[in-house]
This record gives sequence, C-alpha cells and structure tokens, in this order.
Amino acid sequence: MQSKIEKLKSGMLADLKTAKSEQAIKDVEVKYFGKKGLFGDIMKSLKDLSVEEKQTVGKSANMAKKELEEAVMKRYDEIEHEKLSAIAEEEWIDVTVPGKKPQIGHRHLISRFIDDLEQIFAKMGFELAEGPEVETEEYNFDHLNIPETHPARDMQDTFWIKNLEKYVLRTHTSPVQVHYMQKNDPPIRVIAPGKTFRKDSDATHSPMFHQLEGLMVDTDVSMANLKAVMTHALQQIFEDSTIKTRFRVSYFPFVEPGMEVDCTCPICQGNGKLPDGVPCRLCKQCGWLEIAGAGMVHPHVLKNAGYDPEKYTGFAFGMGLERMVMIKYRINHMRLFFENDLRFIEQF
Ligand code: FA5
Repeated sequence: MQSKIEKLKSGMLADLKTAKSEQAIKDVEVKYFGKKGLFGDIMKSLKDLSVEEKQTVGKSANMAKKELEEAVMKRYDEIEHEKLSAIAEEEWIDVTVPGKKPQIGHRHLISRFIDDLEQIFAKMGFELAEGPEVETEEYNFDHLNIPETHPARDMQDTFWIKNLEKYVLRTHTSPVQVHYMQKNDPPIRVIAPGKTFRKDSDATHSPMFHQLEGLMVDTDVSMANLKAVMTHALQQIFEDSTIKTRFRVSYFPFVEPGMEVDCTCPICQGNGKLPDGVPCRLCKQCGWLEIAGAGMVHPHVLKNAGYDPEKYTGFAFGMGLERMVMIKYRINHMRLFFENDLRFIEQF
C-alpha cells in the first residue's frame, strides 16, 4: 500500500511538471483528487486493512495529499510567474530613454501683432469693434459714400458671393465704422482689426489680408488728434520714439480731406541710407514708408450713421497689417504669412 502511495505521488508530481497551463493543472487535480480520482481509490481500499495498518497508511496517505496540494499551489504560482515574465519580456519599457518633447505651438505672427495693436490703442482709450467679413454691398460701399458708379468700386476689385446678390467679402474694415456709429452715440474711440479680401496677389498683395480700422468721433475732433494718435501708435509699433509721420493728400470717398499717412523708415531712420552709407532698400532711399489711408470722416458717412455732421467731427484711418509686420520683421514676401510653412512661422 505504501509503495502504491509513493507511486501515485511521483506520478502526480511528474504530471504537474508537464502541466503548462492553469487548465492543465486543473486536469491533473481532477485525475488525482476528483470524485473518481486515483487518490480516492487508495482511500477506498483502506477499509480492507487492519486497524494498525489503517492508521499508518491513512497517516502517510494524508501527508502525501497535503504535500501534493502544496505542489499544486506551487505549480499555479509558477505558471502565473511564467505568464507575467512573458508579458514583461514582450511589453517592456525602457524608462531611461529620454521622452519626446511635445511640440508647443504659438499664435500666428499676425494674431500676435493684432494683440499688440489692441494694447497700444487701449492705452489711448480705444475700444474694440467688430463687423462681419461677409458684408452687404450697402455697408461695404454705399454707406461709405462709394456709389455704384464710383470708380472706387473698380479700384477695390471685389469677391462677390455666388447666389447671394449684393453680398461681398469686405474689401476693407471701413464698414465697421458705420455699423459701430449706427449702434453707438458719440463720443467714439474704437479700433476694428480683421480680415479683408481683394482680388490681388503678388509679393506685397494677398487675396486675404488684415486691416486695422481706427475711428474717433466727438464734438471737436481735428486732424491734430489724428496726427497725434497715428504718430504715437507708430512709435509704439516700431518701438522707436524718433519715428515721425507725414500726411499726403489722397482720395478716399468716405473721408474729406483724405490722406496717406507715411512714417519715417524705421530701418534708416528717415535718412534713405544706413549709417555705413549703404542705400536703404526698404524705403527705396526715400526715407518714408506708406502706412495707412486716413482722413476726416466725410459728412455723408456721419449722416448715413445717423449723426449730425454740423455737431460732430471725426477722423478715421485704415492700416494694412501684413505690410506693417513685413516692415517690422523684414519679411520680403506676403505669401510667407499664409503658406503655413513651420520653418517660417517658428522664427517668430
Ligand atoms: C483702404 O482700404 C481704406 N479703407 C483705408 C482708410 C480707412 C482710408 C479710413 C481712410 C479712412 P487702401 O485700399 O489703401 O485703403 O488699403 C489700406 C492698406 O491695406 C494698404 O495701404 C495696404 O497696406 C493694405 N492692402 C491693400 N490691399 C492689400 C492686399 N491685397 N494685400 C495686402 N495688403 C493690402
């Protein structure tokens, strides 16, 4: 009987050794400890033994069972360990490898320039105004004193909205003047930065570009105010307090008188040449750069907005923002702003 127990024990230990999965261990358990298992057979045969034999054989049978149960638990642990080792082998991570730095973007150069302008004008008491980019012909032209037959409509070659008669992509930010004046009473001091659209495309012109409109209306606003605001703003923009401005007569139907605002070239300080005598390429040696259109708000425009032109006067100006950024950062082609080449964008 003793040798039977020993044989059964070594048989079960050998089976456990070859069991390679949890299910295989369970099968071994059933084979030996199950209802009809081999261990059960031995226990059943105990009844045919004498009392003394029953005691010794029963004792060694129980000890063998206990040992085998421990062997089963140990085999389960081994299988679990093998499983985890295989996973660790396959899915290991080298925590010493340096991490990949996430690429952090930033706002576009033009957006940041608009932020700066908002700050500069806010300090002079200018609030922000907005208007739609898809504009009616009425606001883009008529309210600004540009009638249907006026040559200015040809000057600003326009994108018309298909199937929406009389709607255009605004060609300038000036319509915001009228929208704002219709909704607000004087005194007014606002700027309106935003996108504008024209059928243009070359090194200094793009079909979509940005302008910043300025408008100040009160009972006694004069050109002196316009000059002071423009000069201070340009000195802040180019971070150069020696910048001077000059006004040249020009024509915009919505202002009277109308003018172009020039400022001294921030590269050659208005000298036309650099300190070492090299001719200034930016201003083409003339010492001045054209920066904005401006003028005193035309009485018809004040009237279209519901203001009494006998009582109120105002100035307005409109700057092309890409042009100013090109001057400030020495950028030589407008296309660079909008082709989304990161090598360009990341420089700023
Ligand atoms: C105007 O658009 C007037 N609304 C400005 C104005 C406002 C005058 C208030 C008087 C009172 P102009 O067409 O000149 O003006 O355009 C102003 C600026 O926009 C130009 O000096 C130029 O810098 C910029 N600009 C015009 N067309 C383009 C374009 N296609 N691409 C980039 N910038 C442009």
